[in-house]
Amino acid sequence: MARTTLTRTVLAAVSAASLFALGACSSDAGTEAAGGGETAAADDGVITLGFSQVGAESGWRAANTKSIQDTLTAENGFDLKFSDAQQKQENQIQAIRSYITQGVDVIAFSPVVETGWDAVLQEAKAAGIPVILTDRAVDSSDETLYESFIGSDFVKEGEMAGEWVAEQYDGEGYKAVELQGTTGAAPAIDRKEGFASAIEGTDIELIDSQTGNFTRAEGKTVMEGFLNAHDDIDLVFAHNDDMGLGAIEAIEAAGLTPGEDIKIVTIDAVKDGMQALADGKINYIVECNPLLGPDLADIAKKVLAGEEVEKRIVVKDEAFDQAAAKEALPTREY
Ligand code: GYE
Repeated sequence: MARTTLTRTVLAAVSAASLFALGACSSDAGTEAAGGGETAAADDGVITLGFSQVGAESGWRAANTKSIQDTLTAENGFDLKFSDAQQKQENQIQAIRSYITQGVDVIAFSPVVETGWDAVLQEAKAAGIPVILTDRAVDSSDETLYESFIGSDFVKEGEMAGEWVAEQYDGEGYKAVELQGTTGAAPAIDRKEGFASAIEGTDIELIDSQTGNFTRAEGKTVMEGFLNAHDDIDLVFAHNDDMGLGAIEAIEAAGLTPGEDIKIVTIDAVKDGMQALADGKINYIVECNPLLGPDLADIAKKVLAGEEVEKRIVVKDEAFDQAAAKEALPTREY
């Protein structure tokens, strides 16, 4: 997977990682020090990793979960403990606390929203358990609360979507609506910001914007509301494919042709989205690569071995128009 390093690991993170490694090595076989971070698992070479997933809200999430479960296997030296938070922060906090109590070697999670993590991350730190963020960022001023953050640049994704829209439709007085991701989630905040900055200075006007919580069902309901409230919508920007697919259903039910009467631009590029793009119902998709399992496995191993890790690993994303989707579909992994 192509990647760019934004930030070099700070010295403090390296020494923290070394401490974790020391702790892991000095534990006695057969004992699990609950909350101590010194686990029996590390002694037999198996890394016990507790992963708290956001939920199962989208095709992207399904591909992300599969990547993690397919990579963090016993053959690869992992004992994966996996939990699904059903898009609720309190469930994630509970899962992380339970991983701390179980004394796992490392905790990884994809934070459903950006804020409100400091207390539980402090608890993990106090227990000597390193934390790796995948996919979504936390908004915390204390960077020592996690070892590394692996994921896409969501502002850039929003910008790429907005730049394409500006290139194609500036000058035509387009009225656009936006289906936002989960309120408070990093990809919702950042994609909104990126898109807005890219269409600034054009005559494309954002006339409505609401959350569809990254799901197909809510995307459809919110789009129905938009269609009832406005009779002049030219374009939908959806923060993910699933909400765009929900919007397609609402547009078709209203007797309009998605991709023609109302243009649709989304983010993710998962199978169903790419199919709709190839079929002409979506006009453009910015990719968000969900295959984060291999990077997570790599970083977890390095952290526990006391090796230096990159504080921020940015996953590189492409973008597809209808012709590119037709070409890419047959060999697409997700
Ligand atoms: O775009 C969306 C999913 O956090 C990048 O979450 C992820 C987003 C993804 O529900 O489909």
